[in-house]
Amino acid sequence: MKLANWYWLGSAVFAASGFLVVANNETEEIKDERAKESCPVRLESRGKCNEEGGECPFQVSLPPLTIQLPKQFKKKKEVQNLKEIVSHLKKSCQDCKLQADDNRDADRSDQLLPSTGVPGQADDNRVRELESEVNKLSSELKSAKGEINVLQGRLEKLNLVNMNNIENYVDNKVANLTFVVNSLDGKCSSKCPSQEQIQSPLVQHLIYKDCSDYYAIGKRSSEIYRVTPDPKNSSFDVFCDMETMGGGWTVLQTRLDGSINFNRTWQDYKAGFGNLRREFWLGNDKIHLLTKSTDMILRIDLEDFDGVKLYALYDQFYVANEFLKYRVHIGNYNGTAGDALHFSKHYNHNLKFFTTPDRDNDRYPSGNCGHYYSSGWWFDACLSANLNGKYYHQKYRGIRNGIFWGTWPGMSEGHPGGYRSSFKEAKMMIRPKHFKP
Ligand SMILES: [Ca+2]
Repeated sequence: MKLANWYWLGSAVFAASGFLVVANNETEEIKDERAKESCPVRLESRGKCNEEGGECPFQVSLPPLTIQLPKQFKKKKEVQNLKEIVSHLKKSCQDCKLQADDNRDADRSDQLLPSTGVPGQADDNRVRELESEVNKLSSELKSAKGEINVLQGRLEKLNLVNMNNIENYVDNKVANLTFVVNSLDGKCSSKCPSQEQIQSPLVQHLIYKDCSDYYAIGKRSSEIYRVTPDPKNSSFDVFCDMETMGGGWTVLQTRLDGSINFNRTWQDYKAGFGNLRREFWLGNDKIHLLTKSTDMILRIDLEDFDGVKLYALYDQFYVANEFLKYRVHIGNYNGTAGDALHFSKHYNHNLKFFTTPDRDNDRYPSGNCGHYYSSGWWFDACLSANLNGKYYHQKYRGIRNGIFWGTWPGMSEGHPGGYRSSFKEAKMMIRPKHFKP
């Protein structure tokens, strides 16, 4: 008998005997209840079996059969369930993927990005693209920040430059007008009908910035004149020295007789005090305006009680505004009295702030030089020159708080009995650097 036939036969018997599958905790058994009474395997001749075909002359009787299945077999149902879940998930995943593809297609149509054809790779590429875009934008932002800073700096510079330019422009225009009007004034004959108008007080105020402008139109007497150094500010009176060294000098300060007290407050020194024909301080605001509008030189004249007269000339003199504490800029020295304003490294009045007994801007940390020396001045810590000191009519003793010029002959030497020299006269005056007498 062939093996295939045996197999077919066995299957048929299994089916006929109605196997029952019973599950317990440990094993699964397949039992045939009726098989308990059956005999061992028998092979019998059965003529009745399939008589028509004549192919089944024997019948096989099998003994009772018990098959032990491994305990993992009970998972069959769970496996089935898992299979179902997996197939469900597969379907969901496919739906999901379709949806994602749809979205990606939509994105692509918006941004016109090339497709790689592989979904995972496409995502990676997209992320890389976004990353590089973010990096690019970030670096662009950084450089934009830098540019903004640079532009801001330039804007601040331009603002300053523009303010200075505008001031200079206005000053130049006024200077040109002054020149034109002055030359017209010179050409005008007595018949000139507009002469009266040109000489009106308003025009005069716009024209004469300092005493040199009066000198330029032929004024030769040392007198009080009205000047307008800065058209934006009001005019004021000054005393003009039209005799000393070619004339044209605007006088800032004079000491003659001690009639005026120079131990004064910040406010007094700011506004000016005294008598323009005798002793006075012109005023720090006015000195600022005069020295701001034109490049000025400074001349100092001194005379002691022995009748010695000497002078000091500085080729630049400028006093800043009140906000900058009237800081003084003093140029190079020339003259006979000695360079007391730049006396030494430790006593130098150049670039010092103004100090008064009630306003300490000096470089002396332990006190106020203005208070100690009874005056307002551009103190260092404290002085090698002070033309605003107390007026002594003769030699004096004690604190050196008189009018002082450190380079004066014999000034710094000791005197018998500790006496100190003073000055009979002192004068400070300015004139434009390019003035031609
Ligand atoms: Ca001080």
